[in-house]
Amino acid sequence: MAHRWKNNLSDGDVTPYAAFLNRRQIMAGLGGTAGLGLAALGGTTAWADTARALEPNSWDDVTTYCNFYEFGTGKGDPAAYAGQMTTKPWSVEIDGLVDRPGSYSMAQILEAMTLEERIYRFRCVEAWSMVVPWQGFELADLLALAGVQGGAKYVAFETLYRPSEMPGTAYKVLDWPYREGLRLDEAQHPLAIMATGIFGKPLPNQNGAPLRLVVPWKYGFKSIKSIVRITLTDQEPPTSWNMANGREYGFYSNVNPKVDHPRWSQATERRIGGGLFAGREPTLMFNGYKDEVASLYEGMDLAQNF
Ligand SMILES: Nc1nc2c(c(=O)[nH]1)N[C@H]1C(S)=C(S)[C@@H](COP(=O)(O)O)O[C@H]1N2
Ligand SMILES: [Mo]
Repeated sequence: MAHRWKNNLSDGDVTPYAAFLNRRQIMAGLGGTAGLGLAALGGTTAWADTARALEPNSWDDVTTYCNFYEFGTGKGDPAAYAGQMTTKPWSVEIDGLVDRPGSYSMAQILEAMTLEERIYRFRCVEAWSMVVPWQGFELADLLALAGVQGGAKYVAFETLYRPSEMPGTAYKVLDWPYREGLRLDEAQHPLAIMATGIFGKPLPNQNGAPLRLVVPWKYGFKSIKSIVRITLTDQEPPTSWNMANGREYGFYSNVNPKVDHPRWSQATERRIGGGLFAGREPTLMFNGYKDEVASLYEGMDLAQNF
């Protein structure tokens, strides 16, 4: 499928473009099933955000400090309990306002998508952040596979709900299944990706295997994990955190240092893995992706539409 992302490549980028293209072919050929090590690919990552010098967090930070309430509300619960989630076979139901509704198997999806690697800043609404090297493809390409119809305005997502494998769902902290949503133009933005891996390896269950959303300019809870259903609709869909507490969690949830969460400031953040004495860093508008996404919200009052 067409690759539409153009940002980030700069003069300082040391990976020659030809090598990068070649690498994409390697990744596409593997179909994301093998645990391809970054070292095997050689060179640096073309998608590394050189302009912002994003230094990735460690594998341990990303896989042991997680949020996945289906396995418990503690940051260590997903790593401890998500292993029991069955992720093979897996399929995603794509329905609603699409030309080709139906059940798409993971194999079918991987076959049709071109995997690439990107390093994105990731920030939780609780004001911690990480930088993660993701593998995946653009959400827009998956939506195109199903064929978005003219009347569609929003995309709704649902996580697997399987209580026998998800101890956290015994508690009604959220109304299961976990639900999220995006406006269609947000969903079709090239920065919105579906991730299948991190650090060149398949996604660990605690990070949302086998397929999770990553929306780097929004708070982490929008990046819904272990997706089983995607619905195109003409109505703003209900979302889990908004249903749980609409005063604290809005539909948009764009990272915005000027709009505080009612119970804490969103102006600064703490980098996970930065050490006990690492200071807080100022939070950037749209998590640092302002140039890329601000136009989506032109004319909107972002304090109103938080
Ligand atoms: N299904 C599901 N998806 C989810 C969550 C969850 O509890 N359930 N937590 C969200 C929140 S609050 C964050 S910050 C990110 C964390 O992703 P990570 O654990 O891979 O860093 O996942 C998001 N996706
Ligand atoms: Mo979060």
